[in-house]
Amino acid sequence: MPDTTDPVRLTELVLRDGHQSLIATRLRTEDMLPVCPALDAIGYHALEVWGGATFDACVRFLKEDPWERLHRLKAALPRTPLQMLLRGQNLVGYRHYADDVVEAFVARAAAGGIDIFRLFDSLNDFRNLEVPLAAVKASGKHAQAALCYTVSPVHDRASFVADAKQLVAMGADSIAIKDMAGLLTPYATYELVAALVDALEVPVHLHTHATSGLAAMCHLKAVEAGCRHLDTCSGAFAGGTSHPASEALVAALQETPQDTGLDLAAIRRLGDGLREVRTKYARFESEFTREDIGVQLNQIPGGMMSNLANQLREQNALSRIQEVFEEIPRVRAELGYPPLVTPNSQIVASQAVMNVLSGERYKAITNEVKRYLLGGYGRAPGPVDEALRSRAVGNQPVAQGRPADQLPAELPRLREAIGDLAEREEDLLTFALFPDIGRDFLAGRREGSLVPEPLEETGTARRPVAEAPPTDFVIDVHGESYEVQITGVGRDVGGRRQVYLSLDGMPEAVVFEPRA
Ligand code: 3PY
Ligand code: ZN
Repeated sequence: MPDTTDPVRLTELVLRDGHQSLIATRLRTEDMLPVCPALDAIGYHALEVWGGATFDACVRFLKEDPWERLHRLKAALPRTPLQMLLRGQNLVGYRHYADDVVEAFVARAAAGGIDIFRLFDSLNDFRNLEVPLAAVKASGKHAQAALCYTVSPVHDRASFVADAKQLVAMGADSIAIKDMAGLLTPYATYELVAALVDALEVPVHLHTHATSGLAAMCHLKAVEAGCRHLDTCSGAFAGGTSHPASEALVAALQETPQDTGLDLAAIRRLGDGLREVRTKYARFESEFTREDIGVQLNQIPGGMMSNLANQLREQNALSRIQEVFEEIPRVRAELGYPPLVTPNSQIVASQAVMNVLSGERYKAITNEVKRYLLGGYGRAPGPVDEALRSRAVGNQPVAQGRPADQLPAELPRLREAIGDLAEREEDLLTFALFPDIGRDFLAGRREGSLVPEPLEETGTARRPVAEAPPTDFVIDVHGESYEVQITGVGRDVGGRRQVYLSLDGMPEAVVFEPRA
């Protein structure tokens, strides 16, 4: 019998990064809740369920209260620790928020059910993690600090090890290698993990994306190098720009000393249910979420690629995407090699698009690039192009300190501005993070006029709820009654459509063929 006393522990990502990576973060709470009992029974180390882009997507597209989602998930997942991805001082938004907003956000997220906060700063400027990390510790929760992995002339194994040591000295309870683009190769993984495991007293987690097709090999090499915490995703939402499948990893390690001890058949059943759910979101599938070794050449993460494709399509310029792909590494080098992760990925991509479409590099310079060059996001990893800096911001002084030191407290002013539309502290935070869409959301909720973005692009689903046929009813079949809710209508395929129902809370799909 193999010794299985040194198991690998899995963090399951399907309710956050999995759908964020493959269906533009559109998975609705109503489709999460039915699988929660099965997810909670598996015995994962943690379930990542919140943060990243999910907060924005809830408010902007799904018209769901993200706090309500957290509370419902916590109730449905009582056994497994819940994890969120927190973008450091940017929280779950795209700019630095004042310290009072950061502290209040972390406190409410902890009270709402987050047990493990995975924190990162997009520049690996850890001054930006001081306040969020202290807030996590003050809430008594686990602070996992992530290194944004990238490849550049100014990043190497020694720099990542030094960064990790700094994070542990700041109080991090564990360290994650966050390879958001899928840039790791198996042997680079081995070297980095071995160095981190050797240098640190705290657990080392590996988070990587399957974008290039190398991630499962990286996982295995990480295990060989001593990593015992891997992030995986249910097979229903695995592969491509998402993550290696949980099922495959469990099978790979069975009957070895690193056996996860998880029930493969149960994980597979779970995936089968989620596969059915995924078909409902066909509209959000993208050709840019497939596996592509190109990321090893251009370093562009999958999420960034699909956003770029949408942006260019809207401007009727999709045919120029290859030029933009080639421009991105140039802009990134000029900005001192920021890792391409939120918000840097958006900052670099928008400037690259402008450089290509305007026909002249830096003919116009975005405000975000100017703010970046003025030190508004923190310290760039490498030297920035000084000619570009003076072209963009002249001789304005470059801030040297922690960016949030320049930000006065925001909550008192916001509290006054939102008035009684904020019924709870959480509402105030929604408004603080996204003032425009947050206010619209809170006002819509008060009026009962919130309409989720439709699952199909055209047609009746766009009608406001007030005009739409009722979608909640009770049916009686042979004396048994069922509560039915229509949760979505799929695309027209040859005159037939899938209609998605919730039948006493369980997701069902039926094919609907309108009569001629
Ligand atoms: C996010 O910030 O949403 C990410 O997933 C970064 O990789
Ligand atoms: Zn990720």
